[in-house]
Amino acid sequence: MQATKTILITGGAGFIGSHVVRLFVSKYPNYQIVNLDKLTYAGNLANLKDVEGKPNYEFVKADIVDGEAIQKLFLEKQFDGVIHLAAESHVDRSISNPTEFVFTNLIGTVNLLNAARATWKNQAADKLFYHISTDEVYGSLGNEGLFTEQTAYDPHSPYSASKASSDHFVRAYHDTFGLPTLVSNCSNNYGSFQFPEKLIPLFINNIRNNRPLPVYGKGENIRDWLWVEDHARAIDVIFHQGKVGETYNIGGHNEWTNIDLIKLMCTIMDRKLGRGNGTSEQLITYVKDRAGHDLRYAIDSTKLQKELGWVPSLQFEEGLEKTIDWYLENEAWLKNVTSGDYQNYYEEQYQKR
Ligand code: NAD
Ligand code: TDX
Repeated sequence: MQATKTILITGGAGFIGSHVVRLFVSKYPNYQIVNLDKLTYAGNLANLKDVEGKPNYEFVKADIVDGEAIQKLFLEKQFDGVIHLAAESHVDRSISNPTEFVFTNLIGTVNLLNAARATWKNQAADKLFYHISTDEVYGSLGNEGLFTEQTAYDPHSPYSASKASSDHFVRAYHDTFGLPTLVSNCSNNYGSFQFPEKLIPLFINNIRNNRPLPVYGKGENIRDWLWVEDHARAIDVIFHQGKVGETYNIGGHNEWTNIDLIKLMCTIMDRKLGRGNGTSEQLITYVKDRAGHDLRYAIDSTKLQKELGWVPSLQFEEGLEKTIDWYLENEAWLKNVTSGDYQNYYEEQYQKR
């Protein structure tokens, strides 16, 4: 089949990126999907086993920090659209090593913007550079209110500061150079293929292996959780119907304190593992709080829902059950990503607290 569009997806071997690649490859057989990924500790081609070999899919191993390689690739492929997800994504790692986040999240994004600008020149009208970002750029909420697209940026962690900077650069390239851009800011994702450094897969893995569950501070921080496949669907809708130059917030209207979520996970896991009710909760261990820990995130996604008709498809309890089942059924995947360097990372994180 002759490709009607060539789309670059960066970070496609990561958690959210792999779901976006899978959705686009299967839904749009007439698009050529190019997945560019450096394959850091978080990038894993095993996340895309079912996509490999499809005629409209191609993988390119590259580092977005390497501006020359990126320019060359853009000239060679003449992309019609870019969906940019590649990033360093873990807040705790950004506290240990902020500079890495500046390189990938800021310089990497600017390299992609430069390459798009140089390739598209004055023919950018039907092209699109879509940047995937986070609700963390808005900072922290008190007990009331929601983040809207008008909320002023107020990032607190090196991760969110690097994402906020990259969002500003994307908008600046739109306003200054007329680059056709879009930005979306999403709340916490959960689901299959998430690296077990993030709360939900880490705790599933620890409960299964009877390891302590390190709850930061009092566990009172609040996050708004969205099923990753609903995020991927939102990205599809925004990419195809979003108004160029705009920003869309994506969220689940699904707020949980960490401790309530952890207790729910413990209850579900007790049932699934055939343990007595209350067994896994005994693993809960309160540890030193994360530095600069934002109290509450909550997204108002009215604009996306009203203007583009997207709504989340899955209730959280159902999604969490499905997610726990996936990790229990995919032990080999978990074992593979938690071997080697992971052990050092884990011991270091835990001992620091
Ligand atoms: P992830 O860490 O699972 O995956 C990131 C991917 O980017 C990996 O495959 C990695 O190999 C790749 N990568 C990292 N540095 C690279 C570089 N220099 N060059 C090329 N590739 C590189 O992240 P994720 O959770 O899937 O997040 C994807 C995007 O979505 C990020 O931009 C993140 O900020 C954003 N986001 C994430 C969440 C969430 O809850 N996970 C929520 C909102 C927004
Ligand atoms: O061991 C832990 N103990 C704990 O109490 C971990 C890993 C986390 N937590 C807390 C910190 C947060 O309040 O759980 C909450 C969720 O933590 P993470 O899974 O690390 O996610 P968060 O820091 O909220 O950021 C996530 O959502 C927004 C993603 O990692 C980002 O990439 C995304 O942009």
